[in-house]
Amino acid sequence: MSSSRRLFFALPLPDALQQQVIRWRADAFSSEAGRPVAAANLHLTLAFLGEVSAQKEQALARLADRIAQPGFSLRLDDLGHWPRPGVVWLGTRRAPRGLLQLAELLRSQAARSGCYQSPMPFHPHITLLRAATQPVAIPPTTPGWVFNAETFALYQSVFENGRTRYHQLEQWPLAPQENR
Ligand code: 2AM
Repeated sequence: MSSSRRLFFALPLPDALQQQVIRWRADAFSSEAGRPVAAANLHLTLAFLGEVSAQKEQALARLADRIAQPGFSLRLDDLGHWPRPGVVWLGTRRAPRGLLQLAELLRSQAARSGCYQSPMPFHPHITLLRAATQPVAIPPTTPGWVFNAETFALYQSVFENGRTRYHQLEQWPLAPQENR
């Protein structure tokens, strides 16, 4: 049996924000628009790692131990639909510098450790619906919640009993926010 696991680094959503998002989502999109992501699975990916050996996982986690980035706030005020992967997402019109720096750091550590990184620019987003391959009516505005990112985490993606679940393996604090 292979000991590799499918992993990614992401920002977890606080429980209260998860609940706000799913309540709003139920009204904002028709049930035909796509398959809603479970509340506990809502996250913002920072770096996708793919299938990673136990040894590489340890190396990446120990590199993450040394990250001393400040936390940051982002306003969730953008919505979009990517028909090809069939994703409807919630994002931000102005990604804070702290978010871009954290993602860049994790993505460059991943690349140096041999994890393929997409050449596509990083577009921070929280996937709301999957299998959204038909045109979707996107609401013109979002509630504009502010998401205070205070931690980042390593997740394993597990497919069991016909559904995908994300297990948080390890979590790291971000330093207190600057300019608050
Ligand atoms: P998505 O939400 O836009 O589908 C776990 O699968 C997380 O990693 C998801 O947030 C997913 O993004 C992202 N992901 C999956 N495959 C990826 C890939 N090949 N490149 C970049 N991100 C990926």
